[in-house]
Amino acid sequence: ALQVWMVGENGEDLKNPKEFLPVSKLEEIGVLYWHLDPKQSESEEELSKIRKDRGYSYMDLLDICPGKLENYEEKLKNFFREHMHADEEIRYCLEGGGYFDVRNKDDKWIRIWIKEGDMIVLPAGIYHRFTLDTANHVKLMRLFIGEPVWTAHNRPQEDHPVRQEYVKNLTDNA
Ligand code: KMT
Ligand code: NI
Repeated sequence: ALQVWMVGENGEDLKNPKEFLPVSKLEEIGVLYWHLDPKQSESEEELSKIRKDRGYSYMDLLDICPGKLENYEEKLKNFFREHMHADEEIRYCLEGGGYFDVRNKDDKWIRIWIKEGDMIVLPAGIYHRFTLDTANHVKLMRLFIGEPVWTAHNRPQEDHPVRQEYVKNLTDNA
């Protein structure tokens, strides 16, 4: 199962040993999760179904590891800067792993350890960041509804209408 736990501002573990949180902690903040098996052909159908149901027409692949990605250092630095997007962020892990940190309702970081087969959707307006795990490699499928817009809006964005909508939904569902 997906491993989810709290980390500090710099991504450091707060408890030793780690205390894992239930995946319901992600549902509460609008994060969606599926597990597929990229090596099994049945998963292709499951992926097609998710793409069709949610309108994920666009797809590309991103290989993140030192040497393979242009401006690797710069990109990783930006990925780990707290930001939001005006659209969902949809990522399917094909190889390797990494950490997606998302802010919970108390504005604390929840770390999601994504590994092969994990697919997550971060809702539009959620503050998040990303970093590699110790294996230093991840191959991600990026999905998007229509023409992709990857613009990252760094925190603070409290005046952004998409952020305001996200916050409103959080409190309405509380
Ligand atoms: C982004 O917007 O691309 C991120 O948050 C980084 C995760 S996917 C490399
Ligand atoms: Ni992002």
